[in-house]
Amino acid sequence: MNWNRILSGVGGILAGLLVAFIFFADVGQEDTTASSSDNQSKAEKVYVPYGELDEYYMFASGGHSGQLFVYGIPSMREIRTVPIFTPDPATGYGYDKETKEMLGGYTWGDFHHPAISETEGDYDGEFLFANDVANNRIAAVDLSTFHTVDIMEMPNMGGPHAGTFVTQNTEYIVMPTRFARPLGGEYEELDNYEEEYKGVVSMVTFDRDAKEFDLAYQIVLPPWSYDLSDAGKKMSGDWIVMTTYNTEFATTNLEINASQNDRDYIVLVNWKKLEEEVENGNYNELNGEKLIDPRDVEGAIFAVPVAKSPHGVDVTPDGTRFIASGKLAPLMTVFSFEKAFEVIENGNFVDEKFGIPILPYEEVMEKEVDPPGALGPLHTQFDDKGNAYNTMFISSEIVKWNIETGEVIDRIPTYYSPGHSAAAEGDTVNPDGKWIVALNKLSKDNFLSVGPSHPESADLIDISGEKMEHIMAVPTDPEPHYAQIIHRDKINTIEIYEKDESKENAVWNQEDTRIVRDGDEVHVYGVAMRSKFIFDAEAERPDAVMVKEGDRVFFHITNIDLDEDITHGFGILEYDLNFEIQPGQTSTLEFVADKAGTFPIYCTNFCSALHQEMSGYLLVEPAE
Ligand code: CUK
Ligand code: CUA
Repeated sequence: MNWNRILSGVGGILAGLLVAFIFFADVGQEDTTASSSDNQSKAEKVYVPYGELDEYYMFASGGHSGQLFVYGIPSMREIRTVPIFTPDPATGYGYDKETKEMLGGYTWGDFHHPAISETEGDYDGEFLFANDVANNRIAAVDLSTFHTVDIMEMPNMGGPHAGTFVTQNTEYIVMPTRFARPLGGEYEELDNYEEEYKGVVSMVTFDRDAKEFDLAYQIVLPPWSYDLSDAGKKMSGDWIVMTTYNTEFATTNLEINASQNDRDYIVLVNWKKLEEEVENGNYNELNGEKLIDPRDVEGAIFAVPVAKSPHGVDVTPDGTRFIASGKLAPLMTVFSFEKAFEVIENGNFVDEKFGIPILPYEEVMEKEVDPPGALGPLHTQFDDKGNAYNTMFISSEIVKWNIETGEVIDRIPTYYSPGHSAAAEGDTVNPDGKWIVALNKLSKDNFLSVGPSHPESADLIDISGEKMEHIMAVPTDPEPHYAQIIHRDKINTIEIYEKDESKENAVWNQEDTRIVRDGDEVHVYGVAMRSKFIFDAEAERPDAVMVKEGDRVFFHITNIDLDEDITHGFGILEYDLNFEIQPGQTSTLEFVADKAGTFPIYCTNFCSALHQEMSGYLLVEPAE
């Protein structure tokens, strides 16, 4: 039965109530047996004839798989898995020296929210950022190669769940913390939670030329938990808004203790002001990092009450409003930036909490949208016609409503229990209003059974008309939290890695291949080409390498086949090593030859008619 899964996913307090709701939701689902002509017209919408391409890319986070899944929309075909926080033998990610160092010894990550780099509030398609809740990391994927190019571990954090999201010109990639924790992760009794634990927000910059992150500064906040947050746009572009839960400071049994208060808060932070302060040297230093307390900066932080335990807040495409949804309150609350700014201007605060001025709810709130029977609103997406789309986790549906009027326009079932949804260009100042994909936590009986745990699922929904139309459902890999959908015209991939004579360790001609011995280090400067490896062109056997047991071996291999899609692999038997070299790429494999013996080396990626012949030997001579 699915009940246990559903219930454990939501938490026990509302258990009895939820069973009733879910039961109601299931029974209430529309009859999905469509007529054959209906099905035909749906099939035509997603059919991409041979030779044509999908109009959109969808980048879906892979949750605790640590990977990024790339789909074509509308076909929903999965085109690529990009490893980010997890080693991947298929691409050699985490095996070659560079990516192994980048992973820093971790073998997994928990990736929730992709964010495509933005220019003027629009996806520019250059980079995609990813958060790792589990190990406090941020990663960048270069969308010209679909390779992860940098990962940074951030100090002082306790699970940056609420990231990544970017300010409108990618000035910052923002990473708010989920678990409060003492700074530096130091030992501290839970009894001292209120005083010694902190919620930290990292403000990270990314240098697009160097393809490198830098931690600009960290914002130190009360030990609340921060949930999915967003950056302002246009008129609100200097601000970030963050939902909070556990404003009760519960340190145990959170499902009950963190759900006591009727209201939690949305925190508004002016990052421009903080940036100025940091530039003027007004910050505290801890282990070389710049920490700033926004309460010390006039006009930098405010909070507005919101229905209890909100899960997310999203800024509307025009930047005038922010919309919060609550896990435990069945409504979407629309707040006005303009009204918030007015209150701030007049100083009409109702309260102060932890030194943070509290804005009056009634004055900043514009409307509450509460569709009857719609339960568990989680996240909001947008179209080009002023409408918002909310996923309803408990009642398994998407609700379409008008932001201006609050009127509910349409509701459509999803299969089942969506977390996020993703709309085409949905986080930008110009959503396309064409497709929305519901990213569901459960698939129940949608697909062929694979045992007790079913695949997750995604529903493709056409939102181009007044009424939403459910087109298809596909199984997905665990576990998509959020996704972004970008028009294909914005993605410019390269065909091959440019031949770069100055590249370290690269060898571009067979004659330049060589094996250099330096004490117990052996450096092999070799090439891979159809259909052989050459490690030393002048040797009697150019594809064999002799080392001594205990030597540290470096294979620097350049793929000199400068043709699109001609990728070579490089695997060594019993050494648990394999990597991939794409056209024009140079990669290094470093290891200690700690096993004596005779070990075949072979190309693991089918590359030519004589791929099977693409092999060599590593001979490890026993130590005395
Ligand atoms: S979270 Cu998973 S459904 Cu991490 Cu954005 Cu809301
Ligand atoms: Cu090279 Cu297979």
